[in-house]
Amino acid sequence: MSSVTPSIHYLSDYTPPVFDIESVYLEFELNPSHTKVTNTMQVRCIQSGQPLVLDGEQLDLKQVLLDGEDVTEDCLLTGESLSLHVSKPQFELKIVTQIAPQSNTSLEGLYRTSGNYCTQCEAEGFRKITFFLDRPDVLSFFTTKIVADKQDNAVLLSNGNLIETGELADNRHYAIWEDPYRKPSYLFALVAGNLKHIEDHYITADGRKVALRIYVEPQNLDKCQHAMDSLKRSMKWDEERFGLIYDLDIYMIVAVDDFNMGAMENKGLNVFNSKFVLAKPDTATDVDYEGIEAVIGHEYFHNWTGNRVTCRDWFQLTLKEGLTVFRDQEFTADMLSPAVKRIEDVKRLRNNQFPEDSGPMAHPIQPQSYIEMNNFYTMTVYEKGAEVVRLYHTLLGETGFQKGMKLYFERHDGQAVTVEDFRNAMADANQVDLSQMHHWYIQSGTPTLEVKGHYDPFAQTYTLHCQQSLPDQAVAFQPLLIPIKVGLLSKEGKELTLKVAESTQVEMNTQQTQALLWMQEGSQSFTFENVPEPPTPSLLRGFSAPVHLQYDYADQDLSLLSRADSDSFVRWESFQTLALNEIKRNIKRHEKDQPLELSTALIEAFGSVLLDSEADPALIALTISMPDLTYIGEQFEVINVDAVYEVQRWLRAQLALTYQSELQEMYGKLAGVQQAYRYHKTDIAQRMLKNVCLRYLMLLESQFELGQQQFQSQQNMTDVLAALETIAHTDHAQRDGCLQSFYETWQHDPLVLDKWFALQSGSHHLHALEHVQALVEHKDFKYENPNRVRSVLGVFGRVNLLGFHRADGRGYEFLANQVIKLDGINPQVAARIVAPFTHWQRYDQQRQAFMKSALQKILSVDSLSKDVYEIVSKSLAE
Ligand code: B3K
Ligand code: ZN
Repeated sequence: MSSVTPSIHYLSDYTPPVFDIESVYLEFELNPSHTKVTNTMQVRCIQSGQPLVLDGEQLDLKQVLLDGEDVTEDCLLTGESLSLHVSKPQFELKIVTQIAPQSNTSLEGLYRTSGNYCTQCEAEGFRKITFFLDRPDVLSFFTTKIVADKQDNAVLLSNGNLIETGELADNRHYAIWEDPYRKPSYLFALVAGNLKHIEDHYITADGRKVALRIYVEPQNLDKCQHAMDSLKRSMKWDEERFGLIYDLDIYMIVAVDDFNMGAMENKGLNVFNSKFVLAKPDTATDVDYEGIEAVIGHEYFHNWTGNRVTCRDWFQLTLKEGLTVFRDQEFTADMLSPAVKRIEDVKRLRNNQFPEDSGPMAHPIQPQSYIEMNNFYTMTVYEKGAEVVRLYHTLLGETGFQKGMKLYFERHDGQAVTVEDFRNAMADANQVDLSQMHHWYIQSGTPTLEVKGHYDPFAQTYTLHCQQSLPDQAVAFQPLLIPIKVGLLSKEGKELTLKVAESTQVEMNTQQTQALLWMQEGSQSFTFENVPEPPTPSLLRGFSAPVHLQYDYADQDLSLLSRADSDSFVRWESFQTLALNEIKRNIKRHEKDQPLELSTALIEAFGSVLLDSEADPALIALTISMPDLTYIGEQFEVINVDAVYEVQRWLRAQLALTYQSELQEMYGKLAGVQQAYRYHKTDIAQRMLKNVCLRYLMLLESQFELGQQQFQSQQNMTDVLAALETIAHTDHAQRDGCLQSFYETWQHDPLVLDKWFALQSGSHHLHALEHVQALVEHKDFKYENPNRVRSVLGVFGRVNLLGFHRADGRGYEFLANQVIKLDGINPQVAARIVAPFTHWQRYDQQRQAFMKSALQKILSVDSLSKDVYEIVSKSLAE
């Protein structure tokens, strides 16, 4: 790191802007190495006496004109800003700068991708395009003129409506776009190049026709239909469920190969990572299809939750992201299966957000400070943020929640607001005090909810004693408002009718079998009356709050719940806990060199789930899959890498052996029903269960041919990839041949090739590290392409427990060198790749030492980016 330590931004330092940019006219004369940007702003002074300070980075300043007068010499430039003293109440400021899109490998600001131009401005990338008040609470009317060479840039796009096009000398042409809505600079977008598009339209609920276009590189035109269908479904769903209608005459999506994240909700012109647009049955898996529908929905939903109502400052990011993730989760649930979606989201949260919340980068959903804002687009802000929005929904119900949303838009349309504004709208619309919800926003860490049940046979009452706590906090713990959804089961698994004392704050479902408890104190008890027998409590139904639930269930309680509870989340969760307990017991045996054991309780529970002919195949698939390695690891203070891996694998292999014929039969039955690929929940569920059966069977040497056959039959990418993945985990003689044939078939398609790279990086093969070292030397590996980097380096660090955490420390050494190399090219991506190192405290002494020295090596690099510096220095400071 260079001698200057980067500065820290604090929420508590927020001050409103002292100037307003009412409108801006941007003119771009595009050229790969010297693009000229002429930025003409109509500025109004809000509070006099202070200089105008515009943000700007890596800009070559040419000229500044104040109401037509050259003031270039009067400007003070720092490398991060341009300041000027202006004493007029209102003025025009014209700034001419030059930038070089082709050498911009950070993919922030204006850059080149596959010979086209594109932009990414959120959070603070607009300042790499021109000098501006680059903050979300400055809302301006944008008009954009794009001038470019015609041959290379047939398409010229920006936000809003196209108002003029024309021809120019030297084979150039231009287009002018005007956005009728005021917006902050982070929502600005420009795209130019030789793209092709598919077109459709949507008739809004208020009868307007909206043109819908998806722009892609010409060879991808046949892979856009699913994205278009998803967009139309999103528009309809937002009208029906939230009453929100699209507000421009055109909605454009552009897919690019080089993109730092999934997609960007720029007003009227979304830019997408091609991974979340392009799909055909033979190139994309069910997971890809679902991801496309979800991300298309997410960006579309931002038009109201993010664009029409935006954030006051970046500390409010969860205002738009938590809310929009909640909305996209509900969308997917409504399109596919609510039960499956909920379980998938909980798994995602536990596997990715819980570790973040217990590591050195832990932060509340409303961070209180940051060095580099891009580091705070996290699982916590997004996914835990969505869980917190879900709490409002659980507490208020769908009707109450929608009332709150309505009031939120009535009050704040066209404004840049805070998380408090959202909470106040929810509270005021429902006339309920929600002030305690604030505590979810300012405290980090996953809360623990400890529950104990007590049955009184004389009084026939059953009491739940609940206690909440948080890991160490900088400030004194402030109790959270936790909604706990519960039911009580009889010995036979019947739901008991619930009755509580008058004064208790609970809401019952109509059948009186489920109660929603409002837990508001640090410790609180809830008593149920007229309970005829000691019940088994079904707790936290639907995962009604993002907490660690601790309840001392006996294995037979878990078996009962997993078989008989009415809540699909609790059924899944109970089986997972049963399996987790078994894994924990065996990890202890492994550590003592004792033989591993598989209990009859787990064997029987597995069988009864697998063979339940009434159940949704997707829920069977999710249930019988063992807890993921990362989640198992999370249960321990010190993660015993080898034991975690070996025990999980051993248990799965034992279950495969025990149920071999049933798994084979199920596999055969499901393989028989499959016809042409359909993106439909029934088919997805069948493929899911079929491939879970395959994964179990492939743990048995004798079954290798099954995987090979499925791979060779080339039905659709879901099945091909599932098969190839199981093959890649083995050391079978056919392994390399299968991988090679996949490569030869798909080397022309970057998104499919990413899968080929990822399979090898995540493989449990003994030589995974050597394979990954070879992959970064492969002719198709490119440090400049984030998808490729994530497929190899991201997957290796995050997923490859054995390879990354090799006992000799060579996995760490390799990844640290890669991070250093990448940091010089793309800091945002490098900061993501370094993340697995931050959990170094969780491993044994020797691994800790290796990981720490890898981090120190990274930190010692000259001119390290702010992005990587923040993550590495914070994790070493622990
Ligand atoms: N808002 C963008 C994310 C921007 C990330 C900036 N580093 C995508 C989304 O959440 O919809
Ligand atoms: Zn978003």
